[in-house]
Amino acid sequence: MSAPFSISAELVAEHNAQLEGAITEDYDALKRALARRGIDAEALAQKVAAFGVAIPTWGVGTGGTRFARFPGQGEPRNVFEKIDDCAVIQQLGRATPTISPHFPWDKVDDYAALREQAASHGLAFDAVNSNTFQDQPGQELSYKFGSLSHTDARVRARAIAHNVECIEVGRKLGSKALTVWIADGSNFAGQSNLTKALDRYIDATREIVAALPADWRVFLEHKLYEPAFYSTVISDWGTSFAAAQELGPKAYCLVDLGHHAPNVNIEQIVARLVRFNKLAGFHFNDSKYGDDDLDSGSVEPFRLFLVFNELIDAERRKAEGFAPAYMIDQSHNVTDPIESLMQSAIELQRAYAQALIVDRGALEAAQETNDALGAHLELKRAFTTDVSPLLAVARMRAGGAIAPIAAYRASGYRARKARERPAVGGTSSGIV
Ligand code: RM4
Ligand code: MN
Ligand code: MN
Repeated sequence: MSAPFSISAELVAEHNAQLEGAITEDYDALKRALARRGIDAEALAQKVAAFGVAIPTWGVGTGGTRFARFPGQGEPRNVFEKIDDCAVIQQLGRATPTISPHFPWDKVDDYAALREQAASHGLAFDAVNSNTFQDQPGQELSYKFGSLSHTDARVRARAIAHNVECIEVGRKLGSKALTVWIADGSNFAGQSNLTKALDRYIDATREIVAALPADWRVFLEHKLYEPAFYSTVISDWGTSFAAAQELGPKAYCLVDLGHHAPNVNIEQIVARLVRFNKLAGFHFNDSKYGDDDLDSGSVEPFRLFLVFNELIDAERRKAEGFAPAYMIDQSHNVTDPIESLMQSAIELQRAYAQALIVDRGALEAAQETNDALGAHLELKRAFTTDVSPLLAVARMRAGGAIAPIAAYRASGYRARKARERPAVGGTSSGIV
């Protein structure tokens, strides 16, 4: 069998050669504009180049809704092919050097081989995600009525064992964190004892924490609703925070941007979690109504910027223990996932760069003197600055493509994969 198609460095170089003149002109203009504001564009470009966000393995396959999934052409059929797609995202975009795997979806016999394959593309593994929200074929103890908080101790033990197994796999992959999201909850008032369910969750998770290696962390992910629609056990950041407090210094709270009540002030939640040294990091995505898992920055870029504004604030004042993990968690139902993920990483870099150019001194002065509009305009000045040329130049210097989606389309990657990866099975519903 011939080696799978990959995009050549020459193609990227040719693509860049066509665009380099124009982008350099735009970058030089931006550089001058930033210099007038006392901002060193070169230093900013270096920070942007060092920014990295993990790609979720489940994100490179076409997603779906509970109604249907419309598979794309040449989808990855296993985790090795998923890694090939992650490699393309990193090759062209240069903002996604890590992969966040999901088990048992990504289960293989040989994890050394998986790690090696990723490393051959210059990729490493970030947090491993456990899955106790669906049953596997032949599973006797069902998760239908919960996992870590299940009323039946045997089901809880199974869910604990799965998480411990994820830690073991993660160790083999070089990961340092386990993300635990449970679908546990109830659909009817009275169905579940709200207090006992949380007690069972905390007790079960304590056993997972006990299995963590010394340099590992566990990320608790809350979610307001879905698939449970009346209550969820870890419903909000308050519950997550309280659980993390009880679980001790290895437990942190993960913020998935789509998992909050409508209109909630997510950036303030981020600030609070930083304040109490319990911010694990993020599952980035965007949403209009709920856990929509839309592309990062596609609906509310200002909110994304405000989240990064809090992160830069924390970084600058050297907040204790501040080391957030950045991961994308999206479902690509109508786009080519590779394109969506490249663009999403750019949107995250954009928010990061814009937050970095906020004039912190001026902002603080306005805040201290209660100049409400003045403070707001400091943020707006940064947010309305078009940093695109700087992002493109940082990408180009790192060996990526000036316009990743255009280069990707020109490469014919997806059409080649459609031939190399004939579809397996029929259509299905479900998130992946
Ligand atoms: C959940 C949650 C988890 C993700 C699954 C696929 O809503 O966001 O992080 O692993 O979806
Ligand atoms: Mn998530
Ligand atoms: Mn979600």
